[in-house]
Amino acid sequence: MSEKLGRIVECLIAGKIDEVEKLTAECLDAAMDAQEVVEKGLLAGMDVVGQRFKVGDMFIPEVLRSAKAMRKGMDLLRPHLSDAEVSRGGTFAIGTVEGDLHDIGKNLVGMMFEGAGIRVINIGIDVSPQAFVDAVKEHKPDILGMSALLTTTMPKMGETINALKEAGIRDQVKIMVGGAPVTEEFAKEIGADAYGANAAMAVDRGKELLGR
Ligand code: B1M
Repeated sequence: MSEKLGRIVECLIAGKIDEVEKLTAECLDAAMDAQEVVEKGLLAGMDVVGQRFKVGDMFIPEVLRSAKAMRKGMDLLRPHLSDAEVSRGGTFAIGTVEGDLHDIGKNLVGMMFEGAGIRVINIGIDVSPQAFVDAVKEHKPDILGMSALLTTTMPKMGETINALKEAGIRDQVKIMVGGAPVTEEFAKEIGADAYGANAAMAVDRGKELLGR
């Protein structure tokens, strides 16, 4: 691996946003292959971040900085990549359910999916069952993610699954749920395909659903 790519990995893990941006620009100036910079620099760094977060060696604020660094690098590289090259395959759409405005966890989950090379559609917060249905019709994601932080909004997850059934598109998408009050049992009860206890585990489940 080139020295610059190794530095990108190190700086991304350390959350050095400006450094990652500068090194990525230098790679482009040196006419390095943009796809190689994504795979062996940004995504390789985020793989390590995901593993460390999972075992408790990194904490949420650090993960958010690393994810921000990855985004800065991706912003520079994106114009040099085809859609197929930007992702390793798969689309993940995620939103926070109706009545719920919490978005820190949802955004972190989205960023970790991006870090795994999965295309992410952010549907936003306070998303009604119908708006989830519309998003699935429009973006045709492989996985639909729902986040809820309030016990009072958790039932919206089941309602959304029912709305997808009524729209006749439940079988076209895998469903993952998560958020502090959500449990594996609840996920099973409402007929979701997967549950993510935290962002790193959500990515692992997501990869399984994508057959990776
Ligand atoms: Co609110 N809030 N809040 N809040 N808030 C909680 C959730 C609460 C537990 C605090 C408490 O009472 N101890 C409590 C809920 C109680 C309950 O229902 N059991 C609560 C309450 C009551 C409320 C209000 C009702 C308060 C009020 O107005 N009286 C109100 C509701 C507003 C609304 O949504 N309609 C409210 C408002 C707010 C703020 C706006 C002030 C702010 C949100 C800002 C924002 O998100 N932009 C806020 C915050 C910050 C919190 C706490 C302090 C932190 C939440 C957070 O961001 N955690 C929270 C208490 C706490 O959790 N300690 C609390 C960090 C984040 C990274 O973790 O979101 O859990 P989390 O995400 C994790 C995992 O859950 C998982 O991965 C993430 C990363 O590992 N995950 C998924 C999340 N989504 C996933 C989806 C997946 C898979 C994994 O698959 C799709």
